[in-house]
Amino acid sequence: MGYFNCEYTKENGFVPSKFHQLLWPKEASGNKVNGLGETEKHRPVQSYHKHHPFYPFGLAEQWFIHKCMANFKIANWYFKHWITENVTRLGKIVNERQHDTPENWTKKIKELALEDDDVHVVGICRMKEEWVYEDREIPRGEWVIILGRRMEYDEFSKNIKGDFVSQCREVIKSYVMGQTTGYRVASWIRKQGYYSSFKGGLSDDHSFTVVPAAIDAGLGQLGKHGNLISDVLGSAFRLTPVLTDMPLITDEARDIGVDDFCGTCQLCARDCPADAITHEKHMVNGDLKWYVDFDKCVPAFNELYACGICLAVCPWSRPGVAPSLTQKMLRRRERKSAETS
Ligand code: B12
Ligand code: SF4
Ligand code: SF4
Repeated sequence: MGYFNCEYTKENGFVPSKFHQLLWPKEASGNKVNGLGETEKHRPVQSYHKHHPFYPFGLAEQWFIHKCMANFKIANWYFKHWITENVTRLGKIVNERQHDTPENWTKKIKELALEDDDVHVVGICRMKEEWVYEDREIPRGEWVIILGRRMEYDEFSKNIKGDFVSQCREVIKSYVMGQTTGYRVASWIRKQGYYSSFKGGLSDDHSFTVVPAAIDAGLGQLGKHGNLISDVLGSAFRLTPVLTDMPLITDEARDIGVDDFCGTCQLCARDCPADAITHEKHMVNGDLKWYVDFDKCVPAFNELYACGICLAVCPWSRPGVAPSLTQKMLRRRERKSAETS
């Protein structure tokens, strides 16, 4: 381990650099902030990605951002993101409101979102207060349109061989692509005379935690690695939300057999450099769910360019696997319940 370089080998695991250890708060725990062990549900507290140094993990986050910025391959896409965010305007909400049925609006929005192939799945749910960070206002817009963008597996999974920079570039690129579609969808809604908002992608300043919304929007289920697994895209994809008051038809949460599969699979836990993934569900902020240890994961995330090993090694991520794996899991479940009855 060096002063500025962490140490990571598959055999010996991950040790943060001395510099990162210096920046890491001695007293604070992200697991506490997230409500690990708490049975009473409350609105979440934003534990990370505040994009300023003045919170317990702020200095460590700045180290992560500056490391990425210093790498041309990644900074390139950061710059594109910044330009898009600062140049693109959503436009005014036109005064004369168009009228159509919620079914037709939903159909049009889904077609529009998928049109350019920059995002690959779309789901819709109703906004819930319980997702909004406790220090944020409840955002306007009753409906949340969640866009999912597949990250190119060949690029993303280079992290398995130690190339974390290519993985990170794919992450930022996916944010830019989701962002482009987000602006397009939100602008179109405004032209129909309805409110819409879109906060960009990479800034992650969504004011709410997106994964439970995506679950409600029928996009997938939480895996042992703490992220969503989709029956279409597997694990390696990014989410981008657009809010609106245009009346829409919501999708429904779906069981695609993830829990059964994660119950026996061990790959993400085995390969996580920081040993942050456990084989049991935990009580976190009133929900019993798979949970990733924040205090172990974040240092590795910071130093390994957003890491992402857990998504890359997940069998659902391999191209083409998710749809057939879902069918297999659901068939197996049907067989079992037929046997027991
Ligand atoms: C902060 C954050 C992080 C932090 C801390 C995460 C944490 N758990 O605290 C760090 C830096 C570690 C991180 C790492 C990664 N992240 Co991140 N992260 C976020 C962010 C900005 C906020 C999440 C949050 O609010 N956490 C605080 C609390 C709520 O955490 P928690 O209790 O552990 O809840 C987690 C899940 O259980 C779920 N969740 C929350 N509430 C509920 C309620 C129920 C009922 C259920 C079932 C689940 C659930 O959401 C949380 C996701 O971490 C979101 C974007 C967003 N605005 O939501 C992206 C996001 C979750 N990250 C994402 C990804 C992909 C990653 C990485 C793989 C990085 C990469 N290379 O791509 C790693 C994976 C680490 C891991 N195994 O979880 C994606 C997930 C996409 C997906 N397929 O699900 C998101 C949605 C970003 C995006 N726009 O696409 N991330
Ligand atoms: S991103 Fe995933 S693999 Fe990497 S340290 Fe965090 S939980 Fe482990
Ligand atoms: S790697 Fe295995 S255990 Fe981990 S999330 Fe994917 S399927 Fe579940």
